Amino acid sequence: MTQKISLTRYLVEQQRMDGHIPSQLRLLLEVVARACKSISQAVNKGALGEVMGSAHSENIQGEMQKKLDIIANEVLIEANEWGGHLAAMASEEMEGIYVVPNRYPQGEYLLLFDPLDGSSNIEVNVSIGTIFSVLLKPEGAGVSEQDFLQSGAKQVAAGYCVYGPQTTLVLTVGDGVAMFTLDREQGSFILTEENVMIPEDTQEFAINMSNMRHWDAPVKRYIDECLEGKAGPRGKDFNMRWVASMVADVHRILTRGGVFLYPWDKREPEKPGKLRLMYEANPMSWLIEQAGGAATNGKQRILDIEPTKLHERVSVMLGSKNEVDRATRYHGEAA
Ligand code: AHM
Ligand code: MG
Repeated sequence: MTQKISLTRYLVEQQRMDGHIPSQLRLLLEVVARACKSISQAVNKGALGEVMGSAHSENIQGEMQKKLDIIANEVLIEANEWGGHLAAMASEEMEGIYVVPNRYPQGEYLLLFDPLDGSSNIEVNVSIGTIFSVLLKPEGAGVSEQDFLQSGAKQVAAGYCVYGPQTTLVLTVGDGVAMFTLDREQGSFILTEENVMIPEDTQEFAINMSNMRHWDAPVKRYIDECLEGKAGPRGKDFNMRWVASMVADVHRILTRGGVFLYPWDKREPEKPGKLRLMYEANPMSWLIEQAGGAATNGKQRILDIEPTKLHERVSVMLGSKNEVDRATRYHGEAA
């Protein structure tokens, strides 16, 4: 019988093999995984667990918070604050950074997360997830919001956990992408996929088509050509999927390829996009690149963007390399 490899064992072996996961980072990732298990439990209870519905409060983005958004945020903070591996955390659900309280030792890492992405899907029982990104705190005393403002290329770990028909944790520490499925009987994440690779070409795109009239010309051109199918310039038919949970859409792309677009549009032209750079686009872009795909904002590689704000937004195109390259080229040609 082939032996099952738990997340713990995977991380220990990664640490041993090339030493690029220091023990503090290994602890951090185990703690994040444990928090995801708790969130998965809460999500699973649904209407039986008094976790559904609105919390009747707004987050910094001006979006209504759901009870589960707040629960997931608290689970991540409580799990991570005492271990000594972190200096501070930042979350979609908190305006400022959360510095590890003085009563606990401070570590050298910074953790950013979207505790429950796709929360409009909670009530309708469709996949949602937790997205996270890990940075090293720059040298120096104390910790401030400024310390978080590093490009995605500086991430030392990134991943997400998708709560769907299965709970799956997807992780990179810069050595490819690995997927772990939660074994509920054992209570542990088991390695189920290693060296995940996305095909360079695809016939499947993901975009919220209801925004079409607000798109910029290059996005319209790219999607129009897909819609023209075999008879059009692309010479092939395309399929469309849109879950409205980035975790679920990215998970599909990591599993079978595809391209995901949440571009800037004219609804709120002053905002660079809907999705947040530091805890949504950066971790997803790194995972996608690690799997051989590409991620840009239409002009540049997302991982090269130097953030100026914790909750900065960004236009996102990611997935199968040749499609992302094409959509990015259309932006260049239009400019
Ligand atoms: P959230 O973090 O508030 O849940 O918003 C992010 C989500 C993404 O998961 C998803 O891709 C997108 O918003 C869906 O937006 P829309 O409803 O505009 O299609
Ligand atoms: Mg989100």
